[in-house]
Amino acid sequence: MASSPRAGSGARGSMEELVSGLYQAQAVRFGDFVLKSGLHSPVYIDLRVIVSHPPLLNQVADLLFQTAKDTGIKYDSVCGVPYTALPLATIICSTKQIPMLIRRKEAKDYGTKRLVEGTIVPEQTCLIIEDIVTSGSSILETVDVLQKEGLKVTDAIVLLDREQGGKAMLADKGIHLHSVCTLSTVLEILQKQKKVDSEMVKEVQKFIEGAVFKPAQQNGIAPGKRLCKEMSFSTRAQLPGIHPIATRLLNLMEKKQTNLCLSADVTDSKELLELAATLGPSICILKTHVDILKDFTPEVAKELRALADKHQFLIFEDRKFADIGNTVKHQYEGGIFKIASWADFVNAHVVPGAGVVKGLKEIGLPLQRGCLLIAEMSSQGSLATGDYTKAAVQMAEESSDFVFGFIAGSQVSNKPEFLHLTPGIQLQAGGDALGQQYLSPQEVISNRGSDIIIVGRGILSASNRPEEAEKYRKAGWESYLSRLGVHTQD
Ligand code: S5P
Repeated sequence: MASSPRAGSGARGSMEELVSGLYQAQAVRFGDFVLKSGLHSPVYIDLRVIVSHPPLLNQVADLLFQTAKDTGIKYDSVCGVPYTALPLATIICSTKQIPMLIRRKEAKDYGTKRLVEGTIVPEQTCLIIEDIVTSGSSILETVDVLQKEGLKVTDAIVLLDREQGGKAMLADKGIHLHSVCTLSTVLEILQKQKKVDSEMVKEVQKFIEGAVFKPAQQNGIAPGKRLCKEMSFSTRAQLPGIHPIATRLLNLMEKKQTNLCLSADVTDSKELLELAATLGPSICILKTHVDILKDFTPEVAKELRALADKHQFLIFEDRKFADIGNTVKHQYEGGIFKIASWADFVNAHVVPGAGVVKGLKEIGLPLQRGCLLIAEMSSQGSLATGDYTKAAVQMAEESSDFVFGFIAGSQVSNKPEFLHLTPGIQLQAGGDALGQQYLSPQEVISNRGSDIIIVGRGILSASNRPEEAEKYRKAGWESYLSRLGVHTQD
């Protein structure tokens, strides 16, 4: 149903006033907007601006409270999804004398690990407040944090539902979404107020219909699996706010039907270039360890770049930066290798703290590069587990303009805009004499929710490398399709 509880309960007048206020404050705009992902959108909604319009802010808070009241929900506290909904929750709690909880998005000191501020009484019910819902993933993240603290969360109130599947996604996870209004209502009212013409309304409707997120059961995937893993790579490529490198990568993966990253761990430049030329069509990424090459020259990097562009794969220098920001900056930009000048993305350990990402970002961001954080490792006895892994996820979320994913053995973040790359892959389980441990493509992609398999010796030690690479490509891709519920024929 397109109409909301408020719109359908005699509150049409206040709804029209609200929509007009949002339009005037430029919280809703129409035209041709290029989203961070590179996608063109005919509508741009930014409700953060309402803090500069106190009457509008109060009106929105009041409508959210009234919507909660109309539904008859009983709750003990209110929590706004950071950040836009924080002032809204504050106004509601202050004027109605309701206890509030604040969910921290970044625990500045990872040591304190306090993610919710306020008095938590386990088993009490907390109501979620949000400004706008698209896929529902932001609400789910906050729900997750509150539930881990022992609170009950069953309902969320949102000002604007973009009708892109968020309601169904949340219902699938047991959360009822109640919206003050929907994008359809906003369009209808603005058209009536002659602020937008019918052609633009049609264009927006078409855009919205083309980007609907579906819950697990509708995709044929067992319920209980996490959100982003039921979305196709091409849908994720278009997510608002996704890193441009992730968009490029997801699009080329879908186009070439490959989620195989070749770990080109060879010591001879000629062999490296040969691998890039022959295996290029089968892979989405070629991963280098440039410092193991015995004969590196800038010319090698140039030729590798040309092959990457020809065969459409990205270059990932597996440098595993792990020093203070100032040092990694130099290591990334300078020296003999000048990594930043040719590698599409690199990776970093989180052990130095956020400075490592900050340093890399200073060099990489202007060059439109990206970075992965190492959240887990495939080697036996790795210390990258538990709270360390969680801190890596948090660090990525805080730097999502540069960090677009993880090196991990399984899905560590439920944000669909982050990619997961898993090393330690062979078709046969086992390991090596130096602690490496292998899992199959099927296990990490279908069961553990990773996106990309990183394969080195599984391919390099075969007598026919292109043929072996194709085997891995097929195994990885079919595991991805089976996760989506698409069954392939052999
Ligand atoms: O945890 C890790 C992280 C990485 S990036 N475990 C790994 O094995 N790697 C890298 O993946 C490693 O440096 C090597 O380049 C590749 C695995 O190679 P393979 O020959 O064992 O497949």
